[in-house]
Amino acid sequence: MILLHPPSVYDFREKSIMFGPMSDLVPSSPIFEMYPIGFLTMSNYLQKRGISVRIVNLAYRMYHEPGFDVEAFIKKLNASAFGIDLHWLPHCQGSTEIAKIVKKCHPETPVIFGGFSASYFYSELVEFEGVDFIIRGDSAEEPLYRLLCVLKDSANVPGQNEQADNYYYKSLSEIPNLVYRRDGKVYANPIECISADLEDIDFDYSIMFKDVLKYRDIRSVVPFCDWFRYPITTIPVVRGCNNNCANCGGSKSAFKLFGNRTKPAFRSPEKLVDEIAAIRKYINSPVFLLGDLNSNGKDYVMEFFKSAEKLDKNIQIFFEFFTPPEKWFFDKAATVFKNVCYEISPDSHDENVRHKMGKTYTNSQLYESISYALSKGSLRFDLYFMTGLPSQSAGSILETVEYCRDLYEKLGWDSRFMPFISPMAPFLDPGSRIFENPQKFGYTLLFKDLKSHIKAVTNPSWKYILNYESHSITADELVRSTYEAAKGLNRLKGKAGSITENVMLENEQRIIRAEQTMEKIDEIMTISDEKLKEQKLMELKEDTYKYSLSTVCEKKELEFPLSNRSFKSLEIVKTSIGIK
Ligand code: B12
Ligand code: SF4
Repeated sequence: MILLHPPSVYDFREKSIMFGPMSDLVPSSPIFEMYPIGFLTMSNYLQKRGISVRIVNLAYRMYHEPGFDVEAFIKKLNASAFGIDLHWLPHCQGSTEIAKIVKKCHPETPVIFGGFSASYFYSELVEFEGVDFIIRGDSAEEPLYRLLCVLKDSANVPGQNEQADNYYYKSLSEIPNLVYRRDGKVYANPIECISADLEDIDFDYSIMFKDVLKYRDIRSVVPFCDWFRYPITTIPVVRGCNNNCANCGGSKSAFKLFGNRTKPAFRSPEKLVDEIAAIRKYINSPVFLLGDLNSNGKDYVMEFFKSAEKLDKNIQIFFEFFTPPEKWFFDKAATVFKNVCYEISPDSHDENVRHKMGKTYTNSQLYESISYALSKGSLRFDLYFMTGLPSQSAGSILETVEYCRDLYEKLGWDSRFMPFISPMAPFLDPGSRIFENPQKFGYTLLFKDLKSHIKAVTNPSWKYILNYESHSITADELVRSTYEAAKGLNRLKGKAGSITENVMLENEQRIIRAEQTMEKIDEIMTISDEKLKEQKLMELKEDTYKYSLSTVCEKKELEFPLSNRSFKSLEIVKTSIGIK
């Protein structure tokens, strides 16, 4: 099986699109070259059961090698099945274009889609050219394995005779979560495979190194562009979520909608610790725990810390919180780890806006947590804010900067405090409470189906890509105030020494240039001659590319503050050639 990760927009190299700051707060570039971490769990699951899997990060290859010929590359691949992720909705155009190419090059080979957005839009997606199967839900490992077993069996190839056909389709009908077609009719099997404890799921990164040696192709498994310089590794704590943030397509209600999941599955603390230890064998890199340990209760957290005592104390570890934890958490973390960073997303400084997002904690709880964590020696505390939120006006966005100034003031301008802001972009997540009920939250959804999103994602700037209109702010105000607030936070970080003066000045310049580029695009959009419009947009290509990278902040600001990271080459080689 070959798993392909597409860029968000397939022909991004030929287009001029001002993606803006939509990817500034994640490690990826705007083409979202990071593949779902589920690629690793699926690979591990299948390999353990005797099916070889190769991960090919097409997005990364296309981004890094301007001459990389996708079609020629795909033509040379040989697999029993191809898997393509449509996990994040921004990949809607890229994934469906790649499916067409795979089908053109390998008409007989099945193409399987999966991921959150594929699950949500399954009934529309299954009608697309090149899409043979979709596996719905968040637990694709077992259904995928069962599907591949059916496909591998040559006696099963449909179209030989009626008996074989019946057997083949009966086998398909028994695979949970699977969507398939028979004689033009779509069948969607119920989503019954919903992993409850994730005991069979492994985040074994060594599979990447084995792939490198097996296929002599290091570039295809790289998780994101700068990974060699900054090889951060992530380990999810949970599948599903206890919370219901209004904008989130991975919230409790969204999981129910696209994946039939009614409660989250937390991984065992021992397993989390074992996986951190396993990563440390190959890479001396920061580890990011995805999901808040606290949301499974104090006993769970204490179990984690108890197991973690066996880890190297110097490990660089990131914890994220959904609500500000109490003091005991920081006390405990400080005894087990020496190098800890924390992050939380209050979304807005305005408690009313935050409340509408589904978060009930107060600013004073937030401040208590931050100041205590810093007093216990944490290396960083990051705060993530967003723009475009329910009932949030342009004025409120700018007030966030004032709130952060006050916080800095109260924290004695501690440089370890780092606030960030970015827009809710490019899309409101499908399945989120706002997406399902926009009017209630004060939005108009500009489009709802997959085809319209595919069209929108290639629009000339992020202002025209957004799938929503907030009744509290116009798109123009949203763009202006987002960049304005980013400038404000940048200056605060410069003043506190959270970033150097040079970085601050460079950031400010980039933001100004980004604003100018957005204005130029707006002017071009008024041209009625389509050919001239296209030509003018293409003239801006260099700028749209340059000012969609590290605008609201410098990407390196997201990184762990220490720099001792390295690959342990000997261990990697030993694993790759099978010596334990
Ligand atoms: C961790 C996380 C991240 C990490 C990414 C880690 C990674 N490499 O996967 C970071 C922080 C980098 C991130 C970034 C983004 N994220 Co995010 N992320 C999450 C989060 C919190 C957990 C996801 C997770 O760990 N899943 C567990 C792993 C094991 O499973 P998995 O990767 O989902 O894969 C399983 C299935 O999805 C499926 N599957 C996936 N791909 C495929 C392919 C095939 C062929 C098959 C068969 C199955 C399949 O099978 C897998 C195994 O069962 C969710 C929220 C949530 N509660 O789930 C949001 C979420 C997935 N992210 C979301 C978004 C929007 C983004 C961004 C676009 C945000 C932005 N504008 O920058 C970026 C895109 C990054 C990129 N591509 O470069 C939305 C997606 C909504 C949507 N439908 O589009 C979510 C739901 C919520 C949110 N808003 O954050 N994210
Ligand atoms: S944004 Fe909210 S609902 Fe979504 S994964 Fe995070 S805590 Fe859960």
